[in-house]
Amino acid sequence: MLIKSPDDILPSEITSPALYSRRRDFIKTGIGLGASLILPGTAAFAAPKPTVPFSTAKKSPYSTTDESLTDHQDVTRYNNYYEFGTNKADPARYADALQTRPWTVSIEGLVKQPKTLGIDDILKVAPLEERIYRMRCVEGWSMVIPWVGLPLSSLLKQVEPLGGAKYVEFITAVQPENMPGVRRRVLDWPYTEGLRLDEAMHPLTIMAVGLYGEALLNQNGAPLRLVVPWKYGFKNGKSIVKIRFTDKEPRTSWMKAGPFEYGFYSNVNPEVDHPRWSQARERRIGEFTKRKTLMFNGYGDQVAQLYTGMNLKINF
Ligand SMILES: Nc1nc2c(c(=O)[nH]1)N[C@H]1C(S)=C(S)[C@@H](COP(=O)(O)O)O[C@H]1N2
Ligand SMILES: [Mo]
Repeated sequence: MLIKSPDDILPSEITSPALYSRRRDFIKTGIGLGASLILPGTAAFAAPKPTVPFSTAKKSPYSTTDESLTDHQDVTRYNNYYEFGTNKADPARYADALQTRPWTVSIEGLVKQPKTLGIDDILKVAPLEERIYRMRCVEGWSMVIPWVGLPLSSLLKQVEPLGGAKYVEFITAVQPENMPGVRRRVLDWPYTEGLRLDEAMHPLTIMAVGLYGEALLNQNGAPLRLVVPWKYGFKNGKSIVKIRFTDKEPRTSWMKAGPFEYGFYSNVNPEVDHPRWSQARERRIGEFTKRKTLMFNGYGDQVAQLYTGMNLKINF
C-alpha cells in the first residue's frame, strides 16, 4: 500500500454475475461444490469444502443490489495480503501455505467472559448471510464483492463486553514458516487493526468467512476476516486470531507505518486526500472510466451518525 498506486490491473476474462448464478444453480440443485470444479476458469480456485452451507446463505437487507459484481478472478487474484508479499499477485501465489485448520480466535480484554472459540463454533454463532458490499482500497481501486459472513456483533456479544470497553483490536495470524512476507519488516507484524466499539457493533460490520458462495480462499483472509465496507480496505484484517476489547484507541500496523497517511478512522472520504495522491476518484476493477468516490463509500445513510460532531479531516 505504501509502495505505489496501481495501474497494472488484471484483465478480466469471465463475466462473474453469469458464472456466479450458474454456479449457484449447480449448488442449489444438489450437485454440490464438486460440480463447480468442472466450470471453465474456476478449477484453480476450488475452495475447501465448507462445514456449513455457504451457498445457501440468505441475502442480507444490507446488501448492495444494483451494482455488478467484480469478477471472481479479480477478487481472488488481485489482493493485498502483505504477509505473503507486497505484489498484488503474491497472495494468490503463496497463500496456499497458510494453515487454516485447526483455527481458534481468542476474544479477551475488557470482557466478563473471555473465550477461545474454534472456527467451526464461530460459524454457528449466527446464520450466515450474503452481503454484497462495495470495497474501496486506499490505493484508489474498488470492487463489489458478494461476501458470506455473520454480523461481528453476534460474535462479540458472546463474551459480554464490560462498560469500560471502548475499542476493539483485531490481531491477525503470523505463521513465519508459511508467510514469505513476514521475513521483511514491511509492517510491524502481526498486522493489527482496530475499531471503536460502536463501529464494531454496527450492523454493516461483518466477519466474513466466504465469498461467491464458497469458503474464503487463503488470499482473501481465510478462515475469517473483518469487513467494514465504509472504511478503506486496510481496515479489513485478514485471518484473525485474536480480538481484544480495550479502553484506549489501539495503534494499528498502518498507523505505525505511516501516521500521517493512515489514521485510526480511515473512513472512505473523497475530501481527505492521501498525502501522496487524491482520493476523489476510484477505478472499479473491470471498468475503464474512473468513478467518483462516495463519502463513507456510499454507506453514509447507515453510518454518518456514528461521527456526528467529529471533524473528519482531523480524525482521518
Ligand atoms: N492480515 C492482513 N490483512 C489485510 C491486509 C494485509 O496486508 N494483511 N491488507 C489489507 C488491504 S490494504 C486491503 S485493500 C484488503 C484487501 O482484501 P482482498 O484482497 O480480499 O480484496 O485486505 C486488508 N487486510
Ligand atoms: Mo488496501
